[in-house]
Amino acid sequence: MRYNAGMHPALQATLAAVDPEIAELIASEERRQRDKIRLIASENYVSGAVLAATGSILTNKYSEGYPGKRYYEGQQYIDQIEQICIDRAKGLFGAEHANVQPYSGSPANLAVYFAFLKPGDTVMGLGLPAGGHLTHGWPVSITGSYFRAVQYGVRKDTHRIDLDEVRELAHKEKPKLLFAGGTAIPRTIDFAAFGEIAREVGAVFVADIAHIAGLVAAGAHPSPVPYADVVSTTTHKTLRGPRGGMLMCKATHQKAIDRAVFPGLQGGPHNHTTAGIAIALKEAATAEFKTYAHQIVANSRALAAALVEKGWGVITGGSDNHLILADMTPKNVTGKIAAKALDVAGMELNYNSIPFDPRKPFDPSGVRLGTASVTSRGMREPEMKQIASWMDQVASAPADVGLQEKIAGEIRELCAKFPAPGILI
Ligand code: DSN
Repeated sequence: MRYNAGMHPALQATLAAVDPEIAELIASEERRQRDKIRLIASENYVSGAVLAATGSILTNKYSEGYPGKRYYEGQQYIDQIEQICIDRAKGLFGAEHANVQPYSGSPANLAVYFAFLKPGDTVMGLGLPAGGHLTHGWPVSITGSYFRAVQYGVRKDTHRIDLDEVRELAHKEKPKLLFAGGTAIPRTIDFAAFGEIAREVGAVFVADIAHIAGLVAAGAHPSPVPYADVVSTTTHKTLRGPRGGMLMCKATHQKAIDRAVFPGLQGGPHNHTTAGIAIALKEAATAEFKTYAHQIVANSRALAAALVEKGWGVITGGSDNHLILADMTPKNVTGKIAAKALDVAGMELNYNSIPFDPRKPFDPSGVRLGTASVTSRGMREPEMKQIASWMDQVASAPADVGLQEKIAGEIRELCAKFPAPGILI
């Protein structure tokens, strides 16, 4: 019998006895996460301690409200857990206030709209095809249909955000909310400049650091906290916590943000998640995590450079953070075909639109990858070179199933030398 690090053996046995089908699927997923090189830029491996908290009895408790002001009794321990989590978030990021209840990034962002905007008000964010997030005003999102959304992009020649364009658009459109951040931005975000633009036009400035929160916490990416009215983040990407969200803000916005999250948008917080976030924040405050976050960036730079050497169309020519976006056109393959072949070969990433992509989002030209998970396993620059070599072999012959199987075997051998946090099998 194999035991998940986050689950007491007796509970593991109970799960297997009550629902062997689900137990076996969880075990299979655990083996998959153990045996593959996981390069999805928004994923990671949480520690055994975080797993233990998220699988704990805290899931049994309802706690609508905030520490000291709840609508249900029995909050003696939950209040302490949430307060510790809040204090750790404030301490780690240097924020004046933290709300740790958002269920994830999209609800966190929606709460910001509810705190500051009325339907029809103007929001400005980076367009999805340029690397933004759905909740920054993209039309198919509630944020693009209930609000008046104006989207900025990236320059055609550099694929980087043009702050002159952002400034000009902001002055013309006068947004009430200005978002910086996104899901496919491989370069440093100039939060100070965004903050200045927001101030010029009287907008609330929201820095969405979902992807880079771990890097920001460790000083591997400049922090938006001094410049942003609100900092929105998920907790499970580079920050390496459980699936969840947080909002940090200036003290002047505390009431508006807290009211918007509860009772505005959500019911009871997920206490097991709050405990997991608290643990992840404690881990992120250590010297080891600082080293880890800087290694994520070093690995991303090394992987990007190796892919450039192999002729991949790396967008912006490299990476400053954990994320690489690559146009597969120079390799004569689409993003989707490459992603599916790489998955069979043991390397998991996602197909992704690139800026000004002539292809459709469901069958785009690019792939997106990140180095947070492989760095959590202790892999470094030499492994990045090896991964780039495997990736290029597969992308150059995406129909060669024999090659994919051979590489998948080699990857299992490499992964065995770099155990993943939280996976003890
Ligand atoms: N789904 C997340 C990502 O992959 O970037 C963003 O919401």
